Amino acid sequence: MSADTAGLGLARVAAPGEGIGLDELALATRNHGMPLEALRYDVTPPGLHYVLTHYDIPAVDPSGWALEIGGAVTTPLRLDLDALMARPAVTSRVLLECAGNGRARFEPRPVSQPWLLEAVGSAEWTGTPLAPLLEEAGLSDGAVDVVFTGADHGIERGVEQDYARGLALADALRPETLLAWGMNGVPLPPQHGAPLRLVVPGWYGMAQVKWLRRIEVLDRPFDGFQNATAYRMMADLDDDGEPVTRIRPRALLAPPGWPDFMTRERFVRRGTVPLTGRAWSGRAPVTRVEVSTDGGSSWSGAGLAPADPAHPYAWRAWTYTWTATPGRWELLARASDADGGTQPAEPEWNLQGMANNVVQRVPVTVLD
Ligand SMILES: Nc1nc2c(c(=O)[nH]1)N[C@H]1C(S)=C(S)[C@@H](COP(=O)(O)O)O[C@H]1N2
Ligand SMILES: [Mo]
Repeated sequence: MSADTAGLGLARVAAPGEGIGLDELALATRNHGMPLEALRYDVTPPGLHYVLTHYDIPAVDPSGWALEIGGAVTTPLRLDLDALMARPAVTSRVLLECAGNGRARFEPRPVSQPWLLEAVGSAEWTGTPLAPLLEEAGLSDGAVDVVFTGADHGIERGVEQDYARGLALADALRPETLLAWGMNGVPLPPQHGAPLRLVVPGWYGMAQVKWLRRIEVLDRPFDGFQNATAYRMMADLDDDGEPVTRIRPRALLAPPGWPDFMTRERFVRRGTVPLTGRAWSGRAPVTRVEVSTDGGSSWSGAGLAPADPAHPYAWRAWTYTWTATPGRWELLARASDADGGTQPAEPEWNLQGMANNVVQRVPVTVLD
C-alpha cells in the first residue's frame, strides 16, 4: 500500500514518512477536537465537545422538517418536531468518541481525519426512546436492520451518498437508543445534528446519525457505504473486515502542569502532583484504571469514581497522586473493563485507522 493506491473507492495510506497533508489539515480545522483540559468537566461545556462531519453541515429548516419512518413496517409514520417532543422524554449523559480517534498515531497513517486523542466529549442528550416508535410503526416479521439517513449529502471515495448508517434491529430496539433534540438543556446546535439526531450509547460516533430525516426498516442487511465499506477493521483492501461497533476501553490524562506553546510538552514543579483524567468503555463498565509514571515499567492502581447508576454510559473520573522528582518522565494511563477489555501497549493497525485505543503517553519535565 502506498500513496498511489489513492483512487476511487480506495482508502489511502500515507507513504512511509509522509507528513500530514493540506487535505488532512482541511479536515482537522473543520472537525475540531475537545481540548484535553476539558476532561475536567463531567459534561463538556458548549463548543468544547468534539465535532465530526463527513460532508457539510446541512441547512435544515426546523419548521418544514419532519421525520419519516417507513420500509418494512405496517404503518409508516411522519412526525414533526412538536409531535416528537410531545412523547415521553429522557435525558441521558453519554460519552461520545469518534472511531477514528487515535488515527494519526498509526504507522503508516491512514489518510483521513487525523485525530490524535481529542475526538471525545460528554453531553446530556434529551430525546425520546426509539423503540416505542418502531413498535408503533409495526415491524414486519422479516425486519433485520434499521437505516438512519441524515440530511447531509456528499461524495466519499467516489461514491455520492446521503450519510446513512444501518443498525441491527436488536440494537435499534435497546431502551437506551434515543432520538435526541436537546443537548445540555438547549436545542441541538447545527454542528451536532439540529433538529434531531440518533444517540446509540456505547457505540462509536459513526452510529450517532445527525440531521436525521428518515428511518427505514429493512428485511435484509443494509449494504450502504458507511456500513459495508467505511467503518470496518480491515487488514488490507482484500479484507472485508469486522464492522466497527462499540467503543473500546480508554483512559485519558487531563494534561498536568502547563504546556510548551508549540510542542505541547508538559512542565510541572517537583513535589506532589495530582493526576486526574477520565476513563470509559462502551462494551462493559470500567473496572480499573492504572497509571505509570515511569514510561510503563511499573503500574499502580488509580482511584476510580464510583459508577453512577443514572449514567451508565458517562465517562468516569480517576485520580492518582504523583510524587514528582526532577527529570523527564513519561506518564501513562490504562483502563480495563468488566469484559476483560483493556488497552494495548502498541497500536493495532488497520487500513482505515479505526478504534486505536493504544495507551496514551504524556512526556513531562519536572522542574526543580
Ligand atoms: N448525518 C451525519 N451524521 C453523523 C456524521 C455525519 O457526517 N453525518 N458523522 C458521524 C461521526 S463519524 C461522528 S464521530 C459523530 C460526531 O458527532 P458530533 O459531531 O456531535 O460530536 O457524528 C456521526 N453522525
Ligand atoms: Mo467519527
